[in-house]
Amino acid sequence: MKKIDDAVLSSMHDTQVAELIHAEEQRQRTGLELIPSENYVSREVLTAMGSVFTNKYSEGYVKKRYYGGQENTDKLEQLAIDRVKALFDADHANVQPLSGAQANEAAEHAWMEPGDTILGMDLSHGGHLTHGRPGTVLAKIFNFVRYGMKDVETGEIDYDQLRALAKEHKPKIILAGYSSYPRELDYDKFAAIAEEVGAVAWADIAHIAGLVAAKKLENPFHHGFHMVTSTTHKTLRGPRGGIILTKGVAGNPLRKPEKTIENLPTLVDRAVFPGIQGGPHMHVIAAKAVAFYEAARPEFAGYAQQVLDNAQALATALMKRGFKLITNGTDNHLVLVDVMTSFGIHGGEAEAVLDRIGLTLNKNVIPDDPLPPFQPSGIRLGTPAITTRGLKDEHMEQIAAWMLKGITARQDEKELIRLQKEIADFAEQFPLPSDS
Ligand code: DSN
Repeated sequence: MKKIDDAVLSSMHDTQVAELIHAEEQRQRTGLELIPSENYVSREVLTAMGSVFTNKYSEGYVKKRYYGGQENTDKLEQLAIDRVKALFDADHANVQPLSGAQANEAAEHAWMEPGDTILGMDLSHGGHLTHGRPGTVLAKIFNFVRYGMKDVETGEIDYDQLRALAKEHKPKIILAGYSSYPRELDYDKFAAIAEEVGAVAWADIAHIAGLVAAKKLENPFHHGFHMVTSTTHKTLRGPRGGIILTKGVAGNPLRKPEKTIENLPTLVDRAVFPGIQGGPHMHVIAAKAVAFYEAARPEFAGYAQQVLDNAQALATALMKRGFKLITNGTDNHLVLVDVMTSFGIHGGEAEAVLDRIGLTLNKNVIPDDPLPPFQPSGIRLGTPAITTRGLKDEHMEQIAAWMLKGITARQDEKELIRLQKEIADFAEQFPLPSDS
């Protein structure tokens, strides 16, 4: 089987880095990647990311830069903007955020002043670090108030609590979004509550962007949302990076506008640059443009549907084997398992033993977890990356069976070695997309 960049790597003088790239490529090839926020990019995305655009400084925006030599970067950034707007039905796009965390940070700074309140999802119920984890810079600047699930058996959000909190705290922003929540949100309810209290409705779709782009999950803009942020490297299958999308048209980013909802796109642009970032990474914007092109292709819709079908099949296969799933299933690409209740082990132990046999996933807190984040009660896994490798519904039984065998045999080194070989033999039948 062809290896990534064999010719390039073997000609590298820096053999230490070349060897590590080889080793990582081998790890990715011989294991099954189940971390729900990871994916495998195409050869074209890799090529764009490794291009000469990395040499260019382009502080500013299209046709409003602080450096010369922008005839190609301007066209490139505009192409990425046009493609992502079409993909998500947005009026305005900022494609410069270096990652999802920076996109969220800029979104918060665009609309809020220090001390302002934002209503976000409880972190142990699925919210993200940038949604106000204590100790982060954002949590020091803004006042985060949290809503959660009404019932962790179904995953239903407590919309009565959300409305009561919104009326009590009068937040500037209501944030719908998550990094470890396996159900769909009712965006209409969020938008209605935001309107009632005069807040901006913001959705962080970092995990599900590819499923939204493929029209398999709801698009928050179709339900009255003002702003959407995302990463580009999860289900969207692009390079590591972020985006901020808004309704409305931007004005001149060089002039400070009034804080009105009409000016939100301009406020967002100014919050990204010069607010929190300097020069954009144009090589990554090139790769984002390629990923947006790929996500608009008909075959991407088939991929997104298979991600969902695989997640359903995986959830069913795990539950059949005694894995206790938070919310008892999934509507999206991820499942959250309470391994403490299921097997009496904490998530760190499960992560380590499964990693040992070539099943990569991550430990994760469960709602109102009594255990600490580094040794939580749960693990989180999902199907975006294995679906890119070509795995289908029928393979999910096998993965669930390996997970059970790995956890059961966690003290049996001989059996773990056998399982690792079995999984590697299986995984190598499915090429990486960058092989072609
Ligand atoms: N670290 C990402 C995840 O794994 O969900 C979120 O930023």
